[in-house]
Amino acid sequence: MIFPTSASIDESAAAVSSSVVNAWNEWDPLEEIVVGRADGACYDPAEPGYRPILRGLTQPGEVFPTGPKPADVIKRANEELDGLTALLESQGVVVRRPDPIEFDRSLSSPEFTVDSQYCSVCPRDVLITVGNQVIEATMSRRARFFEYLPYRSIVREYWDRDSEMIWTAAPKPSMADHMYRKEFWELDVDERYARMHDFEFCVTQDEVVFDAADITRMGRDIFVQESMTTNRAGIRWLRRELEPRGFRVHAVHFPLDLFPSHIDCTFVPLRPGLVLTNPDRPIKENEAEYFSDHGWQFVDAPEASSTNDQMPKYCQSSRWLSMNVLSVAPETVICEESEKNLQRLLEALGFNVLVIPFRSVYEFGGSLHCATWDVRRTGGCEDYFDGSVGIVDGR
Ligand code: DAV
Repeated sequence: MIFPTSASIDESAAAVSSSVVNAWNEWDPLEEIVVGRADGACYDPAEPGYRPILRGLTQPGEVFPTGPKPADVIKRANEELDGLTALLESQGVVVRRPDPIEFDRSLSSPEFTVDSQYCSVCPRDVLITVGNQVIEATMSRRARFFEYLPYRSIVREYWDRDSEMIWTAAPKPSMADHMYRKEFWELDVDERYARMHDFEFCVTQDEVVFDAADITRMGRDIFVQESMTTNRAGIRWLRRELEPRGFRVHAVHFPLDLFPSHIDCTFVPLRPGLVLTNPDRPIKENEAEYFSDHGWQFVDAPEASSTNDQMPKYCQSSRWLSMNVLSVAPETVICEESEKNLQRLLEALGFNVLVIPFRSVYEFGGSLHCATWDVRRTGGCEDYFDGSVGIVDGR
């Protein structure tokens, strides 16, 4: 198959091309992006949708810290986020940064209280650009309920500057106790393994729940992972929002990932026809066929530079942050400095690989893709799946 293909989608709303907000996939030439910042960040508090763990060697009785992160930890992360900003600017990309807010404030809603909030390092979790539309996710954790606020002035500015831009905030869930399945945290690994095909995690199906980072874009096709942070109701909401605009929205599943959260360390499209896949987390078979039937190839990420235990002590992500790369263009990818195996693979695949240190950012929730939200990429909506009717659900 030759990529890209242009099926007859010109009459659909998806063909609208916008001057400021315009991004249809993960790889087109990047023009404008938001890079997170670490100011005011707090440790992620334990709550019904989240149980932070300590990595590596721990002292007896040591517990996960709470409240603000130390100034030197924030400073090191900010230096790397500034480094990413400088690298992107050197590539001609316009970079925007969120407004600082006070995360060290407790929240109290009619349904819940939480001692602190989190941070604005990972805009990817909160916002997504789908064509000319910006969608603010519902979020799935109490400490992240208001995480759209640091980005609101930027979104509002885009809305003022771009009369084609559509600004959509998904319905906020209650985040009440009944939205979560407490028993999820009691299951041991063997039980989770036995139930992997149920795809039932720590959020129930009672409310619409999704984090934006469970979504990946490939032109007219939008793939959403069912996870600890996105439920089936969340995917249904996205489908009903986007399908009238000409998109196909697919639920995707990675049964061997027993703690799935965010698709961008699992299934990372690099250019038309090529997805970087996680060897520990293959996509469900019938979903894989949708790609192979349309000429796409999967290439497994090589072993990461560290084990899970060697990740920073307070980092909640796996070693597969190695594959959380950011595409600047279909042939240019930014990769973390220490991930030599992946750099070699990407070069062998014909990519120009830019490298940057980013490990101090890891404990703030992610790597290069997580810490960004792309707002504008050159290009329009293409159909990379030949006008298909979509994945045939084998469940
Ligand atoms: O593999 O731990 C991390 C995603 C972070 N936003 C993982 C997924």
